[in-house]
Amino acid sequence: LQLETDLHHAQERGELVFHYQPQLNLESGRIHAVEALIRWQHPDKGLLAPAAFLSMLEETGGIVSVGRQLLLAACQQTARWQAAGFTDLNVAVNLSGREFWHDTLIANVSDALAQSGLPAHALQLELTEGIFMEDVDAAVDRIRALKALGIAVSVDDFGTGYSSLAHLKRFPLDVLKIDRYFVKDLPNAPANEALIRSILALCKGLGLGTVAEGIETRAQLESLRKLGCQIVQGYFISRPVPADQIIALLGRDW
Ligand code: G
Ligand code: G
Ligand code: MN
Ligand code: NA
Repeated sequence: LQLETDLHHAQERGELVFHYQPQLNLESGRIHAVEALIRWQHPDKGLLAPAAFLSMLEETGGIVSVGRQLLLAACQQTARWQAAGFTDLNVAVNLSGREFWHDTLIANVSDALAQSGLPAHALQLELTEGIFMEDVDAAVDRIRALKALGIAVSVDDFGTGYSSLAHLKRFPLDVLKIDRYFVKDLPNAPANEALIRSILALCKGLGLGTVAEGIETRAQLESLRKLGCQIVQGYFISRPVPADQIIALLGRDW
């Protein structure tokens, strides 16, 4: 397969990059964080989304080395944004199961922080529930080890997978990301509003922050504001954009 051969060289050629999508804090009106999302700047096919190549990277195990390199790049980039005056900006990076369970995880994260100088608390790693469920006890240990570095850990796509509330209590998490499935029919979707209200109450009780994903319209944003959701992310605020377009978004009046 040609794409697979290309992917083999993509990393060394610097074609695998992060785009960044802002998360807006509705209370402060400031961009609270950016989520780093992998893209492949393919020489012939143009910009490719993860759906076109991420599973290939995972099957070959290439994701571990790509993820390590991109994590460092994201920490360095965020340190530069902080140095440019956006001192409170955080960055969220997604991890696949392969990366989370790899022996080098803690060393990779620790090296990225040391080499970039990014304060640990500014880094958040996003994990999905499916990853935890592979081995709950080992996952708890691993999340503890990550948190011992001073970073934050979030659960991504919450509500779509196993969603075991009992397990959720066991994991020392910082943030829960409400999947866009719950957002897409807002406003005028009483059942989804009830679900979001319950998730927000649950998070408050567990001491977790929340980010609602997939906000595509002003009406959805206003609906989430009314429900008490503090941080929102989605195309309505901005699509994921190349790093050089982020400063303009950070400086904007929201
Ligand atoms: O950017 P997009 O919405 O197309 O991303 C699709 C999926 O790819 C998301 O579920 C996201 O978690 C995953 N993804 C995006 N970037 C990365 C990355 O850098 N590493 C890993 N492991 N997954 C990523
Ligand atoms: O699984 P994860 O949440 O990491 O995936 C994020 C994915 O969601 C990215 O591929 C990103 O491009 C996509 N995304 C971000 N905002 C929106 C949105 O408002 N609507 C839709 N449909 N997708 C979004
Ligand atoms: Mn994510
Ligand atoms: Na998500």
